[in-house]
Amino acid sequence: MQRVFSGIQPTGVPQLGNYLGAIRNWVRLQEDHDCVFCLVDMHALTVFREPEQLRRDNLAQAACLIASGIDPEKHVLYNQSAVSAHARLGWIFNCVVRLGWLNRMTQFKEKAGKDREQHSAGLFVYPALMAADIHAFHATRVPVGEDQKQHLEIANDIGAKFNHDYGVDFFPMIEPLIPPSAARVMSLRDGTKKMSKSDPSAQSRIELTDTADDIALKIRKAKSDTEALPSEAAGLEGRPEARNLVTIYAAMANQNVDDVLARFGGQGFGPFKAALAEVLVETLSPVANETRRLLEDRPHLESVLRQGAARANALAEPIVSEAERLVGYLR
Ligand code: AQP
Repeated sequence: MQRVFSGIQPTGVPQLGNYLGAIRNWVRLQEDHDCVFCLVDMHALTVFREPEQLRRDNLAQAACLIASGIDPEKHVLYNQSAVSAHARLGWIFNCVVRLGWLNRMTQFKEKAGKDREQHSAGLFVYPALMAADIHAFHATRVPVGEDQKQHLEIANDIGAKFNHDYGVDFFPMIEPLIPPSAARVMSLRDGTKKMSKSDPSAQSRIELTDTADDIALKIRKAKSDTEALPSEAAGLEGRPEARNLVTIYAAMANQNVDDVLARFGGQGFGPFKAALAEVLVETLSPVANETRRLLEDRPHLESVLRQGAARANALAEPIVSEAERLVGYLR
């Protein structure tokens, strides 16, 4: 069975983009893959977090994943910092990756903006740690949103350079698994910007713990435009907000964009937004209710993560120990 590695940052409550671009796909992959699900709290540290907030976000993230259908009994669910293999292989990869490669990463440019001198070194070398997360498990499949494709390319470059430098065939090639629909969900306030947990505006995203009322309000207030919806996909050209809302509807209803437009084309945003809110509430409300229930028992969630960390450690330790032997560490 192919091993899948999936990571998500505990930087807040998962949002709709995380759900459609990642989590929903992870749930399906459990059926025929051996899955490792990781709350990447070391990545979350690349931007300062209040310690108690980081702990809370880790637990909220774990609860959302379990509520969405991730099975911590059959697969591995844990937080990254509890397994030292990530940090150890991450350091080796910092020494393999080239600065020129990191300089080309668009996510760093987007996150750092103009004042890059003020950002942590961790944010810059994030792709090397992400490569280590995956290669520490010899995972060959990584389900990600389209925005993470460049990070997987660099993970393959790092693995290949390690193999070349040390004359081995140790790290396998990784294949991104990008969901065909709604690969990139955009902000509800700006259709050209991706939806993000850390966007300062809570109105820009649907969170997996939002109530039905929250969802309805956010969709009602979502940015749109003044024209009616077109009757075919070509008519969405140059209308980023309309495209985003239609794409979200299609993904949630498991339809393609043309089917959605065949039904709503020619109508204004009023009735369409009401239908969109309905389809979102139908799927997300049970997840939100179950998340709230799980969060009431913090010791249980902590114990699930501890057990997951022990299993993750057993998988990664032999691989990372071998990488350490290959580079010449004395033991
Ligand atoms: N808007 C999105 N559309 C599609 N997929 C998305 N993902 C995130 N946002 C979207 C996918 O979710 C997975 C986990 O992401 P992450 O939390 O590790 O990091 P991220 O991509 O940086 O997500 P956020 O919400 O934007 O977090 P912050 O605000 O902390 O930076 C990834 O597979 C990602 O593709």
